[in-house]
Amino acid sequence: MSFPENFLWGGATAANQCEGAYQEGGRGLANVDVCPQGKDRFPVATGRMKMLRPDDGHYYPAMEAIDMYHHYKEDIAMFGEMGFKTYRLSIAWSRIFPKGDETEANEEGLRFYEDLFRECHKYGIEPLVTITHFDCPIHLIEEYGGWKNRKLIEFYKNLVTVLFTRYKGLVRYWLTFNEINMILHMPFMGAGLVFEEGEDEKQAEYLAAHHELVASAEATRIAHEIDPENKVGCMLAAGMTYPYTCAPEDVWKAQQKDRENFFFIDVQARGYYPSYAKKLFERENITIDITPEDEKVLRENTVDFVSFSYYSSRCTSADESVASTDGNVFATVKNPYLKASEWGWQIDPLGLRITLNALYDRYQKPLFIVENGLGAVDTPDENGYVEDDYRIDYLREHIKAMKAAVEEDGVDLMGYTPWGCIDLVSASTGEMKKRYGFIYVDKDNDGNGTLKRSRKKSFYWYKKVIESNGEDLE
Ligand code: BGP
Repeated sequence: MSFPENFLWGGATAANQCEGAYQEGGRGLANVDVCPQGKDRFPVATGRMKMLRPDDGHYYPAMEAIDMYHHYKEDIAMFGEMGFKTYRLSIAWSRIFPKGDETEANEEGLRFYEDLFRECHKYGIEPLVTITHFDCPIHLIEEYGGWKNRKLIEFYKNLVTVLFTRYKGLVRYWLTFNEINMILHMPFMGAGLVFEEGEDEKQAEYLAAHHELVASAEATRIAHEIDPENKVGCMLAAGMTYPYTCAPEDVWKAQQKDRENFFFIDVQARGYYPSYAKKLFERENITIDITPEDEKVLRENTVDFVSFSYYSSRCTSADESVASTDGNVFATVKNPYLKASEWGWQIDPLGLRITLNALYDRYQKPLFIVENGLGAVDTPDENGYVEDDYRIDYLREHIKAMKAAVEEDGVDLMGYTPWGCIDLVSASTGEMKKRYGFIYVDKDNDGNGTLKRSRKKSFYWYKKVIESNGEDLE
């Protein structure tokens, strides 16, 4: 058997992409609620277009999403039917602290997640909880400027203290920030940043990054203090960067690109700022007040494991005229050896093995693949059944690559939670039609549909995969 017996098979979602009910249960408004679908989504998500309240001219898909807030029992029952050992979900910060800076938590929000975790345990499903998956209460953005303000560390500490205390014994696996490197690519989503005209964006992003990194280390410390059984991980939007050619300039550029991402995990997994980052700050006049207390907390509270999302490898060239394509938010050079999804994301299963090895070599910590999958258009029959062989093929090849990394390369891998195990709103585009799920949800891009859930072909396939602990992939 190649996967350990306790391997955590499951699936992943995020609150803002599935819960909906954005005004129920005392929940406060968050940045993720005001990211519209359509051409303004990217300007808003990157902090270049200020939108802190919804307006009539836009459609905001997170407000209802797939209404998991009211369907979670049914959804978790279906995860249980597939045999999930774990379910990765995120907490909506503004359900727990509607404004973010209160001292008293919102009991209704706390109860919602408590019930949800208990529901998971009914089926032997271990929750894997992302504390923040792109969300930040709007009040913290309006009043404090989001994560570029040091005060956010304190508010985050309050949040995690409440979570670790309340859910002690119910949750053991935690991730501090989803795709922490997204701060550099979607700063409004990643850190609640909205830029003023002429503002030094890099300065603001790295300052916000420092605060998130310290907050993450504080969370790790508090998690271990409250319950030594807690395991805390960091989370990277991963995918190695290949040089377009063997020209040393291309290889050098690929290394630089990878460091942009590794930077975050270097701090979270090793406990200190890498020297190349310090040089970058000097060169670019980025000033960050890193206090001796910050250094201490970073050094003493490295993560227990490294988790990551993997959709594709990346590619780069020193020659700017080489054609690019879309990737997971990061534009990348088109790799002529790879096919791509309908959204232009290149498909590279061997790239997953390469990424697993690179991360394991670099950090020597257990790894966890907490996102992977194919966003595709599905055409259901009248019963909502989808013959999604394309999705099965994608996942099969990635599981094979993962298996080779474990079996042949000796990578220590804790689990696998494919993204969007139930169809949900796309983070990058806000669409419903970019589907990842094993479970189809009847809802379209304009918000129409019954929200009815149905099993796709991949549902039955994945059930077998889990049952056989990854041996039966046919
Ligand atoms: C990651 C995010 C997810 C998710 C996924 C797929 O970046 O962590 O929230 O949505 O990518 O991306 P998309 O939804 O844009 O297809």
